[in-house]
Amino acid sequence: MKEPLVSRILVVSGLLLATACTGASQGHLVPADKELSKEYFRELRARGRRAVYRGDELETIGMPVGGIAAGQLYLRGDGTLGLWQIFNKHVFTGYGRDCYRTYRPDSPVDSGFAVALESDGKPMARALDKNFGMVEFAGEYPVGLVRYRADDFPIAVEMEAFSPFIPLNARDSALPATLLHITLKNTSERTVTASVLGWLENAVCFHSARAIDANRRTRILDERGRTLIVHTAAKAPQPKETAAPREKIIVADFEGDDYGPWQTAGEAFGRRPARGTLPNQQKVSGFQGQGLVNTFLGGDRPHGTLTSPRFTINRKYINFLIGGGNQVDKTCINLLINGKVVRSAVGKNDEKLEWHFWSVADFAGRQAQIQIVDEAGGGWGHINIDQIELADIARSGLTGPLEELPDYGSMVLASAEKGNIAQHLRIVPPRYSPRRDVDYHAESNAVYPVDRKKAGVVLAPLVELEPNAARTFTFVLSWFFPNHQQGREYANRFDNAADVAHYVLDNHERLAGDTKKWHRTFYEDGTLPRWLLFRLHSTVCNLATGTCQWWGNGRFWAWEGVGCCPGTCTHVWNYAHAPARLFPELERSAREMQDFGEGFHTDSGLVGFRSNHAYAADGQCGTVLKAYREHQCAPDDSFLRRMWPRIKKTLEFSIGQDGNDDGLIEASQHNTFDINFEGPNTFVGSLYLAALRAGEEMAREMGDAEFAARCRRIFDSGTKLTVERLWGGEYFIQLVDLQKHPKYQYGKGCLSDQLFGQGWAHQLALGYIYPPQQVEKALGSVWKYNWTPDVGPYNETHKPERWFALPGEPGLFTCTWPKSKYMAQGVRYRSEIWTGIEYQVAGHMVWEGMLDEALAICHGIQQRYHPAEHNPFNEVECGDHYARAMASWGVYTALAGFEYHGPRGHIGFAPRLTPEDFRAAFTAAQGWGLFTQSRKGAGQREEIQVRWGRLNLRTLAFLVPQRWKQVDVTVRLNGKNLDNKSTLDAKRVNVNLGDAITLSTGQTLQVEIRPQRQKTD
Ligand SMILES: [Ca+2]
Ligand SMILES: [Ca+2]
Ligand SMILES: [Ca+2]
Repeated sequence: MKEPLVSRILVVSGLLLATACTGASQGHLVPADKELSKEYFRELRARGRRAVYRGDELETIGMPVGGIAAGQLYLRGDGTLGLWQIFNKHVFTGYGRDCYRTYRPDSPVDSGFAVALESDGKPMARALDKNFGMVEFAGEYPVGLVRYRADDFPIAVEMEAFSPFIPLNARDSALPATLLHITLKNTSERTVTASVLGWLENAVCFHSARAIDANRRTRILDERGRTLIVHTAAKAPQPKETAAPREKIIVADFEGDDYGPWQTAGEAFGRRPARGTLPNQQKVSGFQGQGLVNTFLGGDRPHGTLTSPRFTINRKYINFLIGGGNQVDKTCINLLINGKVVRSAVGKNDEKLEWHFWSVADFAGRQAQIQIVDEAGGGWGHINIDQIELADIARSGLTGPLEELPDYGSMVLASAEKGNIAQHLRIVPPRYSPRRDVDYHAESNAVYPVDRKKAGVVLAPLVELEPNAARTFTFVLSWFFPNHQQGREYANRFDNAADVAHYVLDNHERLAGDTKKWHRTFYEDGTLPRWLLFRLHSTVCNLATGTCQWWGNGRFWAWEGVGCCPGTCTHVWNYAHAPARLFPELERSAREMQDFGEGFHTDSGLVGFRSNHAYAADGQCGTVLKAYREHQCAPDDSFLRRMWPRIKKTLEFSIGQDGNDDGLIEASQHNTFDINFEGPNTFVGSLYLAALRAGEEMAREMGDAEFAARCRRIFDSGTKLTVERLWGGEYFIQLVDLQKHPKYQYGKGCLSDQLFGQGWAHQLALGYIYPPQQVEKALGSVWKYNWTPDVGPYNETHKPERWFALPGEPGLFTCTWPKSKYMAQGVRYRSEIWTGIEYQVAGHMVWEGMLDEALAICHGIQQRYHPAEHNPFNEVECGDHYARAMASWGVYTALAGFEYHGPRGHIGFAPRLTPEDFRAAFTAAQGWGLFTQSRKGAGQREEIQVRWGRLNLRTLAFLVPQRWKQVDVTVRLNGKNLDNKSTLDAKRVNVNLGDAITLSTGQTLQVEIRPQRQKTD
């Protein structure tokens, strides 16, 4: 049914503004009826089981299994390790279809595990990978799980892989290490002698290996009953030079009008060397003279090769300048001997050319050719080369000592038990590893040139397994690369990778036990649908990716997505609730050291939104909300006391933008859509009102009654005026003069984020900032007009700037115009789908009781990120593992109706799904556990069980059925009744214990709520 809409013209501040929602929604390409069946919604609510993926679905999976902010290591679907971005280099993967594509994460470092066994006295082995036989992935972040079995193999295997992950214990969750539990089970009818063998390539100096003169070293050590493969690197001993270096020989300087005797193929090289920067290219620098090879000829598209004539290698090195794309085999320079590539180098996705060298002493006297290759067409699909020379002295873009290179450090693979590989060398990897360029060995001390690929091999003890018997072997993979520009927090605690491995094994029981206890509490013991738990927790893995850093000085810092854009961006992190609830210490450090530290302008109260001088209206208001959340997630008020003067100033800056204390911000509002909104709107406006409420609460706690009253006054005015001026009949609109601001506005459009601040207000137990009926109506409109089961029809007409959902897939559009003409120059990213906004909206819907809609939106994300198409652990936006996606935790807290105020000792729950039988994990300031609510017979029973740490409590709140008019409340701890004062206010039972109590691990607080018999009258 279409709502009749009032057409009206408002005159505000002398400007003529058309504000009403006029026109019908006919032709709106989002269907109002989503055609989702009752069965579908029923299935969404079903508890269900752990997801298991097989076959082609394994290809896309890459679950982060390293520690928080310790780099990015993937467990791939088949149990092999991938990505390996642990060497302090940040790789931006692009956006839209560049990162939202179907692919298998690569594995540039060779490592793996195999089952080794003796059969009839013959050693044999089978690698744990997709060729094992039947392989299935059943991982749920943070615990990876892969199972293997095969009809022709007597052993079935289950492998768990994870880095310790213990909410509220950031340090033990931020270890540069992965634990592997490999369980072998004898499925045959005979006794089998078996073990597990592991190998790891030495990848120290991973990026710089070909530009430095160094050795790698591998030791295999038996220490403390464990066997460790320890990989490091060291400066190569300088040979005693007797002869002076010979004169260098220029192979090519590309100064001529043509390529001379060099042969071109394809289009990328043109007829002559380039003269510097080409049209539409970023500035090219670092070359010598006037000319160079530059294949950005008409852009990245052209391909081709440029091949030198043969020459004799008669010096120790070949030096050259290189810049451009960093695509291996595609934008590269190769050294060919007999037509075979023996050395290769790529650029660094930087137009600047830098020196690079190959050590070629091994090839002295041989005939060689150089070939420059451009076989790439997309972004950074070109190569820049200049000044190729034969010389006795190496030239390198890398300066300074080896020990200071970003990728210098150490790596370890440790078996928790000592084995004897020497006796079983016949089963080492060359027999089954796909890698042919790696040399496997078990030498106790091997030193070799840095550009050689060598892997160490370790074997756990051989054990006899009777039929049906099982045995678990434990391994630790650890790394230590401390030379991050800002240092790494983990380097404050460890000296090298062996140190890390020993720490993990010394504390194995606790670290693995607490991690699995969290997994069990969250997934197994909870009652929420398993698919939903999977989805909502999956994004937390972003903490364990290149997106996040934890610096040596204790500051948590993050990109928006891996490698782009910098500065823990306030407006993107406005959405992310997971880190604050799981590791509040990290978010407190971001507030204290960035927002109210380096990024804070003491003169004005401006919070630079990337720790800079720039204002973002949504980020500024969000900083106040985050500060209140961080206070609520703290054990006491010391954070608030320290930060309050700056929090107040931050809010005063926003009040200054409001200008006249009327609660509406009219000034230009830069925001997360990378544009500025002009005039009042409820996107920034709702954040502003919620921030005023948070400011009021904090001011009261700090005894600043005057400021509290001022916040309340502005808030009340803002609420009133918003309803008067911005309510469009079905949803909130923007008051904007489109004559003056024709671009990037939404006017009468339906913005999905129009109630962002209201969702935040619920997260912080701040209540309603707009009338509940309008909030509900507006959220209903967001569902009706912006969520579609198939983005195809809408996106065919209104193409998104970037594709994060493809035709056939469901999603929630950023903004649509159901009641007015589509604004072709409207708010940027208007026709895109962002998971962070979807979770934000879904979480808010849960608070309003719109469960079907919320579950459908989340399930839409689950469908898009099904491993048949996309890595379920990598929700992308501008780059991989986008921070905004961590908004998912807001859905989780909403489903429990969770409210918490650590310093006050207050906790509350109001389960939205199955309140008659509900269980969910919760996290507080210093402890976490399981909350249970059940309704049996006449009463309601609540249990708060602490499973880790401790929990201080003074007040509690729960919801009871509406029909209960008066209640009796009993509180019990350790078998004793506790005194309490309890009140019932509408459906809400407030329990006051008087003095605070402390629950420690293992303790359960029980609350029985019984309705009093109604007097009949
Ligand atoms: Ca030149
Ligand atoms: Ca190209
Ligand atoms: Ca104002």
